[in-house]
Amino acid sequence: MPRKNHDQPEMRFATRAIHVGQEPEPATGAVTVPVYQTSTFAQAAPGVHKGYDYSRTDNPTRTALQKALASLESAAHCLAFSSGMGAATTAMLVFRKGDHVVSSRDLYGGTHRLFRRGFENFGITFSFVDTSELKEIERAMTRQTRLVWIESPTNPLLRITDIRAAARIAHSRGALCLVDNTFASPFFQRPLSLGADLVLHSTTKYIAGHADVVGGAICLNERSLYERLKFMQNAAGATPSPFDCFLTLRGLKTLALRMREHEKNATRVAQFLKDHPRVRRVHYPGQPDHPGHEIAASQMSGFSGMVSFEVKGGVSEARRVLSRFRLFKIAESLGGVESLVELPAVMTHASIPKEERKKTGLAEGLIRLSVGIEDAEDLLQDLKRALDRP
Ligand code: P1T
Repeated sequence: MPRKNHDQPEMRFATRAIHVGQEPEPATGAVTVPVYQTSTFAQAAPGVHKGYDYSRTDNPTRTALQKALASLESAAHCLAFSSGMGAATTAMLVFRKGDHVVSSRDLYGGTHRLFRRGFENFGITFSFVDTSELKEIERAMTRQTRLVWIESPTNPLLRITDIRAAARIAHSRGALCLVDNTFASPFFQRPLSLGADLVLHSTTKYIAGHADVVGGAICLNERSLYERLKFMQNAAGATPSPFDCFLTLRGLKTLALRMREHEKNATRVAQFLKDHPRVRRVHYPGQPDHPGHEIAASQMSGFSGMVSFEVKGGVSEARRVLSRFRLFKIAESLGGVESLVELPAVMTHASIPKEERKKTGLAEGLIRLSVGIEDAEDLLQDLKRALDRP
């Protein structure tokens, strides 16, 4: 059943996460948004319906999720997808042959693969640059550039791009600016308010938060671009199931609580690593000597829960460290309540050719941590066990 647009700007973030789009269901008063597990909707007469005709096109559980996410990103519109990659694929479908995209070089491996092995086949061209260096963005722009695609913080090196400046560069050349906001979550960063045109999420991560559902989203303000993307959402069909929307909404309700804990724990983990004699390098934008710290502090309200680091001894030592964790589980993905550890060069970023990983500065032995919300003392103990030689 269509819900009223309860856009209540006076409500704060944590309240909106629990209430926007999620008013009691009018027919029964159910406090929790029901799982409208139906593929289709009965029509009073051909073309006469209550706003829903087929669940690929729209479904009330998805509508609730989209309203909640739009509110959290301070966006007018949101579209939900079956995965972050489904969102990325659909975003790219509004571009055409001959268009050029400038993208962060340090980028989730799956996004890089989609661009290089997918959209390049259709005549869209890509330049991968270090977007934390604004001059590199400027230099890469051509008359065909239609999009600047940024991750900030990046996956997995936690590099920071000045989103305001990058959006200005994109706009001055008539291009759009998209920010993949997966690592920050809307709790810590809202790119539309910094001038970006589109925000993309793998909702699989912090937004759903419990490692039990895969999903994606795009949030934006501009009406005509929204209409084009909504058309493509339905045309391409990478839409989430009602149950996946329900799980994502359930996770979303505690986003504010969880993000504060992720950040608190990550801050302690980063400091512990920095002080450890076996650690060569730590990447965490919350540390004052991180090269992007000042910009991060100016555009984020916190530094989130991802930390990556290199140990002395390279990849073989990194593998040994991974084998000694007990609490941190070796797994791809991030942003759930449980702590995870992985080797990007072998796992999440293995699809990026080795020479390109090298250009990015992604060491073969880089270890990426998704710091969960367990008790910080237990996490530090686990890190100590993994790093200290027996
Ligand atoms: O996995 P999926 O929901 O399709 O989202 C893709 C995606 C998009 N953007 C970023 C920044 C991501 O990190 C991801 C997925 N990343 C992992 C699975 C990972 O472990 O890094």
